[in-house]
Amino acid sequence: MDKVILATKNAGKAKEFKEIFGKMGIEVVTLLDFDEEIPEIEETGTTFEENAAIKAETIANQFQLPTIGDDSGLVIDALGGKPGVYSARYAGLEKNDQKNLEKVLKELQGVEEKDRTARFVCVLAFAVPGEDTITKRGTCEGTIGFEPVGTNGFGYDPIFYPSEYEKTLAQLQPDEKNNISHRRDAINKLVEWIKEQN
Ligand code: ITT
Repeated sequence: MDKVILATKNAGKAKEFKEIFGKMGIEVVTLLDFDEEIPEIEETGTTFEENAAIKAETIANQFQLPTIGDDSGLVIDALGGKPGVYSARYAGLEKNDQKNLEKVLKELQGVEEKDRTARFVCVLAFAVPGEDTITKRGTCEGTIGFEPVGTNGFGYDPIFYPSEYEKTLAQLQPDEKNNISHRRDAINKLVEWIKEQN
């Protein structure tokens, strides 16, 4: 595998995939790199696995090429697992990162530090035309802060303190986040699986 399509229009994800796969010598092409407009893929599933497979299979069928789909999100224990699969649109259809994290902070008002445990989940689906799709799940454990801190990364990074650091993911350098992230964990598992097939 020296080149792969990633079925995402999320610029934050695209950057991280290019960084991580780039170091493995694998070129990544995302839906943001195509000249033609790719229709919005409807995420009708109720699990990360289902939605990742929908994304990967839609694009694999369209281009007849092996494709990876990423469905990811933040799972907060005190909110019963929310925002979960609804992370991108938590505060509305416009997918606004700032509004999303403000909604989470508001819902966690009054919840003390020890009860603010959470994890990022990333499920990657690998779809190859004519073959069964497989999925791999990666996680990153941590806690939710009380206010946004840091400007790196994307999404909920400014309010997420990974267990390994006393900083938010948005305060880490790209390489530091990529070493411990849910996306990295899932990519490692997928690459391991692909190697086992050869
Ligand atoms: P695509 O479907 O085009 O890939 P999307 O943003 O709609 O883009 P998801 O449905 O998988 O993708 O939603 C993922 C959301 O979860 C994302 O918008 C962020 O709000 C959050 N998220 C996922 N990974 C994250 C990360 O590494 N850091 C911060 N937030 C993240």
